[in-house]
Amino acid sequence: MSLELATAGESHGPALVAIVSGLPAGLVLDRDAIDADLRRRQQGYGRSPRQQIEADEVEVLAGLRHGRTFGTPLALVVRNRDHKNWTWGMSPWPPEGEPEGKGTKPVTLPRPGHADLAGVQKHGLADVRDALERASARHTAVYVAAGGVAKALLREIGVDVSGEALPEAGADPGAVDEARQDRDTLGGRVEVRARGVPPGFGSYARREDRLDARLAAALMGIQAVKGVEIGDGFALSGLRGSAAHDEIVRDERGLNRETNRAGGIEGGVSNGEEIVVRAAMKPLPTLMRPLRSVDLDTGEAADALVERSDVSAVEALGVVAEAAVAWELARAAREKFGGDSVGDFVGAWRAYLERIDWTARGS
Ligand code: EPS
Repeated sequence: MSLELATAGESHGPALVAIVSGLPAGLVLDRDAIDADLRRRQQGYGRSPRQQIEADEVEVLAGLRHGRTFGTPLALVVRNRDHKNWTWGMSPWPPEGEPEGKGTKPVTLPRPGHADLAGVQKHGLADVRDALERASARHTAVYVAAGGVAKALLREIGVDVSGEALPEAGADPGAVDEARQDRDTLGGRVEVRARGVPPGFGSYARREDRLDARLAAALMGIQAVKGVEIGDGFALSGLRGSAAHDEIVRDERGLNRETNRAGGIEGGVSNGEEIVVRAAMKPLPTLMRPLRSVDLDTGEAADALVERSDVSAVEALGVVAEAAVAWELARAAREKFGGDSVGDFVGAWRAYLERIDWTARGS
């Protein structure tokens, strides 16, 4: 039994959609909690005026009755309010009437750092918009909605996931204001922590099952992320082995560690300590003072496309990374505990904890 997620949607199309399958029956979802995460994702200092147009809310089209899952595919929708300004330009069917609104002229000036150029080359596109619409980080909204479902499942087994921007660069309002004045952008780093994950999520047997590899892929799959570390990550490479590992001790909690340099994962398997992961985001590539590019129509040197843009979205990344980690942990939990109803799932978790004699820190 595993969780699966399929998504569709463009930045200025009618909506973003997600289909979540592999949930047990009887999971209670809280619409307000999911909407609160969607709102958190939209906040943060340095976002673009687009965030004043959007007011993200989750809609459910299937798989839920009176707030409880059926154990069948769950269909989620987050609408793009900005689509009303793009009804001709982003019409799914050949548009009728005269061109009006946004997106009516082809984009031919690829932005360095975006998927623009590689996207048109890969798919043989004439209009960069046909690549950038799906590549846009707008898409992260529906991942946050799916992450809200994952967090509800994890809560049933006492796992709590939270993510936030580290207080540097793109999360500092002063630095964001300076960058905005210079018509530039900022990146930054985020940290996600998961408490209550028992030992034994993931596997050392195959590299694709390793929990650290899965979390790294989940985070690297988010737009603008260029680096991921687990625990003390890159800093560990500069230490001696004697200073880099977490010694095993026995205390009232059973087998335990006094340090957590491994970030809660050893050999690709959770070890019962807090899971700690960080992701580094590059500065956003849509610049008000554009970088050099080439016009794909004329072949002449030209400045890249200038569009409204975030100066920084690091705080949003904290929320998106939280959702990505929650999703991957929920997937690992489904693989480990299975069950067609929430009761089966929780029962298997209880029996496992009894067998390994492990209690989460702080519980
Ligand atoms: C994005 C470009 C901007 C951001 C967008 C991500 O969109 P627009 O081109 O409409 O101004 O605002 O992020 C969101 C819309 C969002 O909700 O996070 C990009 O190119 O990745």
